[in-house]
Amino acid sequence: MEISEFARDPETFLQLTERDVARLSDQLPDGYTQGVTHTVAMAGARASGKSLYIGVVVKLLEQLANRFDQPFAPTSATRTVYREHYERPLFEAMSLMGATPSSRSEDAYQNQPLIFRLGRWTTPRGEHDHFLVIRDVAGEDLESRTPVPQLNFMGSADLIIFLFDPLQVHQVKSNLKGLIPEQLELGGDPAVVLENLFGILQGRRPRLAVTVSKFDTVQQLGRLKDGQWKQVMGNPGSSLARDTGWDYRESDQRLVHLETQSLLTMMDARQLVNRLQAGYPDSRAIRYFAVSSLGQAPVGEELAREGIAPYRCLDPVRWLLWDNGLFRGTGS
Ligand SMILES: Nc1nc2c(ncn2[C@@H]2O[C@H](COP(=O)(O)OP(=O)(O)OP(=O)(O)O)[C@@H](O)[C@H]2O)c(=O)[nH]1
Ligand SMILES: [Mg+2]
Repeated sequence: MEISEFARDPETFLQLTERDVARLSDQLPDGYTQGVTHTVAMAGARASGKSLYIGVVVKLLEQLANRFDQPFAPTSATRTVYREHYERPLFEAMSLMGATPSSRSEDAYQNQPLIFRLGRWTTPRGEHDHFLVIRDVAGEDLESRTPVPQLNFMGSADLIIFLFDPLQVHQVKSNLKGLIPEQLELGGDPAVVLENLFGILQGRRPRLAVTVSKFDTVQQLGRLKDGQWKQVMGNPGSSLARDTGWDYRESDQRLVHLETQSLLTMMDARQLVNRLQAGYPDSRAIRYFAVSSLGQAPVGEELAREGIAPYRCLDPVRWLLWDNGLFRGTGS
């Protein structure tokens, strides 16, 4: 059997081999072995928003593909997992999803990668079927002091989306008191997660999207009466003050990158930024983003009554897909 050099094992993210194909045969969609795989792994502390992000970004990718007259089709196993663990709680029960269990536990649904067909594209690599694989990760595993071998696939990802929870920042949290409902769960220290991530990656440096999640909360800071936050977040000229919709532009992304980086520095996360710079000497492999899956803070266990209004959620994924020649422009 001929296997494309661009096809990856959806579990390990390594080059697909004949043995993998025999092992995974019932999981792989038609054309997968001859296609191009794009592999994405989530990272971040507990409750940083990884699973909600997946729940929302899948819906957005579906709409994006639609605009480009391309299919966005999950495999049947993916459809089942997505429906049960992401779509149903979020879009039907309109409630939050529970913490993702450790990959070592029996009910670790995230051990099953999410596989989607992205359609047929002509890129500099030729004409191929393209596939997207997304793997969710439990914050619990990334915060663990003892290495979790199940996470080794992360080092071979094409893209790691590392979520940074602004509510972890004491100053942000105290400024927001009274402006948004208090969040119930709290995760661990992002600096520990980053160190553990470097441990998992060893020498490898997949593209890293350092992403401030729950950006709706940071935007609330622009409503404060005064202070430095008001100046930054209340500035209507900032790239972070607007969502560009289906449009994805390099020039706009450069601004988002720079503004998010300086925002993180303001949030007392300078050490994190320094560590990232030291750990990622090739600055092309690291980029900063800001997203909100919900668009506004949930109230207790429930979503806000106005529903879900995602903000800039596609940006990190489009960074990868754009560079691979997919979804350029805005579609129809
Ligand atoms: N305000 C706001 N809160 C959010 C947003 N996304 C997630 N949250 C909050 O963060 C909590 C955790 O989100 P999850 O997506 O379950 O977090 P996770 O990173 O998957 O956590 P683990 O599975 O434990 O690793 C949610 O229950 C929400 O309260 C957002 O876009 N805005
Ligand atoms: Mg989760």
